[in-house]
Amino acid sequence: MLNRKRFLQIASLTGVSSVFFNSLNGQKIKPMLNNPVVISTWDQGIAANKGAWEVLKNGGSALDAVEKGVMVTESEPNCCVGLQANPDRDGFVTLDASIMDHQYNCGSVGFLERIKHPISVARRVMEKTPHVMLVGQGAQQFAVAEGFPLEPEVLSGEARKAYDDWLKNSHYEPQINRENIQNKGHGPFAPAKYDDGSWNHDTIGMLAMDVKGNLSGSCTTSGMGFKIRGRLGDSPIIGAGLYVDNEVGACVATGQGEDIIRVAGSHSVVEMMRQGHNPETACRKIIERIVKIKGADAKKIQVAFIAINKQGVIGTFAIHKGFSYALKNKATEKLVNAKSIFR
Ligand code: SD4
Repeated sequence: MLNRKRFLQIASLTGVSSVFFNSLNGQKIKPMLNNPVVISTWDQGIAANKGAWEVLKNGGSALDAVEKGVMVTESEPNCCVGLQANPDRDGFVTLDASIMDHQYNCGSVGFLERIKHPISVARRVMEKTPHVMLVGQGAQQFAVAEGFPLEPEVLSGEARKAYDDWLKNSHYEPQINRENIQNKGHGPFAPAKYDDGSWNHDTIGMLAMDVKGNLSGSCTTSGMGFKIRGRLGDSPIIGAGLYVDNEVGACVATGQGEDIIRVAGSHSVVEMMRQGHNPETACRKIIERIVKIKGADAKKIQVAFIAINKQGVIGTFAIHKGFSYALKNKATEKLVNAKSIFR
């Protein structure tokens, strides 16, 4: 049993004392002694978590971990996030990303073209400008000024094929649609791509707690395939796609961005945790709110949240089955299926 004196000895070695002395609604928060830990959305989270773990296992910060982690996915030639992903309906890949640390510092980029690592540009916005968000040409100009190379404007082979197929009908409909969810699956147990060439998701969100008990989060996406040019989803919007409050917990979202934005999804989940709900219940309550707002149309969309509280308790919830998140800590590395409203 860990008595107070012994805990204070450990705390002075590991730096978790600030966690112990934080309080939430007047309650003392117990320390999480099996951190560090990293969680991220979808099956590609397994590889991304490995990247984050290289930082966390050596005592690195959660902020460095969530940047390095999702960079793995942004670089993955066979994945649906980053420059190799599906383009907008005019044939251009446009990227959104956000990052937030344990001190309410945050940065994001939207509608960014020809830059391989939007997450790192988002971090530069956070660290090197007085702003939170840069978009479009201005974001690209900033990235180039910061030394990020401009990549060639070419679609990957898979994206080219998917776009050419889409052009046959040019029918604009979010990719995360009912047919895909119910007939083709959605998530790690579905194929990474459907038979028609469309991806089953296009985002990675990651949350980490480091050895000091500090939280950070990141989110990076190509947005929805064949979207109207200029469309931004939830991912670059702090409070919608991502929110971190180091006193309470953190949340990141995936799924139909428009419906995540209208409930300020990730911030709302964190506020539920502040009110004392555990992470799974907090996620479920905001998913239920979206389902209520959407009515019958809720069956046509997918939204999922993953969340972690200050004690390191992790939770998730989705509208439809098929969503899972990847978890890595000292003891384990696995995919965990989310509970959902519709089964
Ligand atoms: C968006 N939330 O741009 C993203 C899409 C997503 O898996 O999460 N896809 O709306």
